[in-house]
Amino acid sequence: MALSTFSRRGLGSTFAKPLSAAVSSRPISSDASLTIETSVPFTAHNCEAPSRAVTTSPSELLSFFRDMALMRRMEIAADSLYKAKLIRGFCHLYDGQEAVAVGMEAGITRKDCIITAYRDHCTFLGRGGTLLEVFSELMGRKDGCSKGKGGSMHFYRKEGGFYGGHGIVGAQVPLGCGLAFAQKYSKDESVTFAFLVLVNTDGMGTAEWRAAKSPAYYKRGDYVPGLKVDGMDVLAVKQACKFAKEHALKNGPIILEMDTYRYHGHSMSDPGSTYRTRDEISGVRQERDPIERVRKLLLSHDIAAEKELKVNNIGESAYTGMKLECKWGVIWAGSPVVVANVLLSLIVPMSISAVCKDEFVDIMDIEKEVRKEVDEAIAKAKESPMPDPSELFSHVYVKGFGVEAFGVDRKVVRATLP
Ligand SMILES: Cc1ncc(C[n+]2csc(CCOP(=O)(O)OP(=O)(O)O)c2C)c(N)n1
Repeated sequence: MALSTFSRRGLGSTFAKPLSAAVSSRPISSDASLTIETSVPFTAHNCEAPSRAVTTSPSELLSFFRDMALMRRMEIAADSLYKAKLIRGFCHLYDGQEAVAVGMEAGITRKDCIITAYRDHCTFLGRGGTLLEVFSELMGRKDGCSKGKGGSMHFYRKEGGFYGGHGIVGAQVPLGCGLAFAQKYSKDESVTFAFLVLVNTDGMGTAEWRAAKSPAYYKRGDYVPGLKVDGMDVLAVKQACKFAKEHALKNGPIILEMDTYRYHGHSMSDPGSTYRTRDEISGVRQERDPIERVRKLLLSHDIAAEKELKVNNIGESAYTGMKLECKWGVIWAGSPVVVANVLLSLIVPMSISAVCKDEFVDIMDIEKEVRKEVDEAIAKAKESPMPDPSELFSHVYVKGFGVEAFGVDRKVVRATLP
């Protein structure tokens, strides 16, 4: 995933960076196998539920944490850019639901296809898209993944097996079926994820019980099997997607219902505060937040020190600087750590990459790095030019339509469709 330089395939680059002083002395095998039970059982319909015991590793948990923190930060930044009128039109944010985009990637491969509706920024990032492409697209710039012509709802990355990004509710289902049939005919042992219901306890601008006749979505395929999954638990999502892929290859389609909680309302025009209380939202942040859940796992398994992982629920800085809590009884003051980090970054890079190959996990100040990456991408995206007016009719499905486009004054011809 081009969630920065980080992911299952990008772990090397993350771990090869200089160690923070606070953790460099602790040898942790990043490949060690861990088995962790999902927070709640899966509920199955017309199939056997998968095991709750999920196999993972310290490096995978770290990558989960970082990838989700990056998505959270990206979405919070998009919210600010929208409010500053740098993003126009529609904008549907995903914060709170990051475990789905990240866990799904851990359970499948890029040969498997994903197609989704309009809430697509994080799925795109999960499929290998970059922050620059995200912010450029959102701001209608040339460097966007759809050349600045699609906007928030129309992200696309075919080379990563991501087929959109669709504004029409449900449009991804028939298209996804087409992708799945193509895979079946070519017998390439891959699958398409097109019917993953992300339930966020609310319908569009209203409570779920008012929006759906039966909220047991995993059962609504009737004869089609279904699985209800805690979509706030990245390990549960990983297990479910792995299971769904195996199931689909052997038996056919399956519906996945991911039980999530999105902090933003439906879109930027829905603050999400009229049909739910502040207490409800803050309760979820405390009890179920997907990033916090992984943070707790990292701490309880002695994979990371708290100072390294201080990202709060809304993605704002909670970096404490001077107040560090190190689980291993080593107390550091903020400034010596900063100095030590700077020195280490100058002196150690080469030796560290040798040392941390297997024995050491290199834990950085993740929150700070994520914030920097997002800020840099936004700055770059702002420099990206707007698409040329001649682009207006490129990538349009109908050919030979013979249309001219005018400027706002309706007098000057700005582009002509060939
Ligand atoms: C076919 C169609 N009908 C209506 C709309 C307008 N619309 C956009 S999003 C939406 C509601 C989707 O609600 P839900 O499936 O709960 O998604 P969420 O709010 O979680 O994004 C509607 C009615 C549309 N885009 N497409």
